[in-house]
Amino acid sequence: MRIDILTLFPEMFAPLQTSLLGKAQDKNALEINLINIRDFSKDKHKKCDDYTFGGGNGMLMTPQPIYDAITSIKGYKRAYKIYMSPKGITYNQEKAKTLSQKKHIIILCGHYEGIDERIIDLLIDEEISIGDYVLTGGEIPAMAVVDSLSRYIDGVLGDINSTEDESFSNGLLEYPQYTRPQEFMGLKVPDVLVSGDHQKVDQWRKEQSIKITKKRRPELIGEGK
Ligand code: 4GY
Repeated sequence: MRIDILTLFPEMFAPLQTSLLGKAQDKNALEINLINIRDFSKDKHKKCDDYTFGGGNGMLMTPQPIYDAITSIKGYKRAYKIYMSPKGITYNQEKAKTLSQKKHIIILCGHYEGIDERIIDLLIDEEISIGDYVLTGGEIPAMAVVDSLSRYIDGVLGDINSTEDESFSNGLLEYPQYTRPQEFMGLKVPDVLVSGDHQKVDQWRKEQSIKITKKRRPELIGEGK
């Protein structure tokens, strides 16, 4: 899979070079390409923002550099083009899985007060929000999307199992987990987990998942809230 990310702040994406995502790129399981929108500005001072028609606070990203940046990408017409925005459809695990099946994704990150609407009309397939709060730009949301979808790409996680048990993958919140030592600060690991009885362990985990989901996210199992 190839992901092109368009931003005025490519230096914000250092985290994508670390940990599992860094390794996945080294193995060519995933290719992440950062594009600096400013490189495409035809303004003599490389300006990429301007005042909004109709007045109001703040600056908007101008369409020309964004348009030229997107259309410079080989295969941009067929790529799935996303704009990160609080106005978008709310992101979730199912969406992550769907996006992970695309061959080529382009993610546009807005900054300041956002972008000229005509870019969305001309080029964007979908606006996606990572939740009901407003950040200073789309860069952190873009990283959340890339990170979450990457877990479904072969060669990113150690074993395929790792996406199966977790919170949301089975529609439930995850059960509590423990590692050594067996006692820490006076708190013991539940006996069942050290019993060696795998059936009992599975049953306990399922019960714990249901219990925590009912308590914190009853709407996930079709109950009140
Ligand atoms: N929430 N989900 C989000 C965001 C910042 C103004 C456009 C979000 O996706 N993006 O808060 N983005 C805004 C700031 C310009 C991006």
